[in-house]
Amino acid sequence: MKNYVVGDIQGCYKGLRKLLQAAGFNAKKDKLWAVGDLIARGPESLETLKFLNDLGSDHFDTVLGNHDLHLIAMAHGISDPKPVDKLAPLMKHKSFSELIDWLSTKKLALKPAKRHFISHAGLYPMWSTKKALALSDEVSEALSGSKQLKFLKNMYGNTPNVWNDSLEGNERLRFVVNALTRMRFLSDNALEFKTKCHPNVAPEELTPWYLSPNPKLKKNKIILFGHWASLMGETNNENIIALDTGFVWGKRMSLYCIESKQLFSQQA
Ligand SMILES: [Mn+2]
Repeated sequence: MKNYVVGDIQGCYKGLRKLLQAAGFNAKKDKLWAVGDLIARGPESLETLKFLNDLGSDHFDTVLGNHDLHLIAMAHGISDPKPVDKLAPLMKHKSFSELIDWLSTKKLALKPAKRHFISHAGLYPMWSTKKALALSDEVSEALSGSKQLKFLKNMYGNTPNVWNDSLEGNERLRFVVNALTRMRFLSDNALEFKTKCHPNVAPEELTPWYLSPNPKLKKNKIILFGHWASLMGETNNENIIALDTGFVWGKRMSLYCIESKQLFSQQA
């Protein structure tokens, strides 16, 4: 049994299937983990979610990305579809509410193996992986329980942008969502939301999260994340693995095998 971690799928079902086949993924033995943003910009969001759900919980798990959370909010009428998203066939399908209930049980951070940590955006530099997993559980409790609507209504916003252990309620949950699903650059541990480019061409005062000193991060940990297509897999750190390589933008989809440390990719 092998564990594979796939980058942002973004509704590109055919690309996903080709990639899994090329890597030798065995749906009866292996487990696929996803870094989130399963759906949205690509043409086959419905096919993607049905396939992943059908793998079953022994063979698939995912963290939620910003697009996945946005889909859950839209399903509850809290947010409007974005014109660039191709979600109509999914949202009209008879299984839509069932798929949304399933997605709503997913976490924002996971530990697929002893040394490994997955979230959509990465690890905020004031947190250990253990702390991020605990904070993810706080969000999951709000997202899957009776407070779901209240949580979704208060989820959007860019403040607070710096972590503080004393944060409570909506502000605390909003920060955790933003750090685990939207983070790219920081300025003195403050999240910055506008800049999406490669670090080489970013404003000087901004630091990618993975280059911000994190005294809580143990040296043997391996962080896998997506969300940042313009990195194209480059972090210059073998323990920080960027898996969003922009398949939906005509580039490639990436898949990492935890046991063999092999990286597979599928060209768009
Ligand atoms: Mn994203």
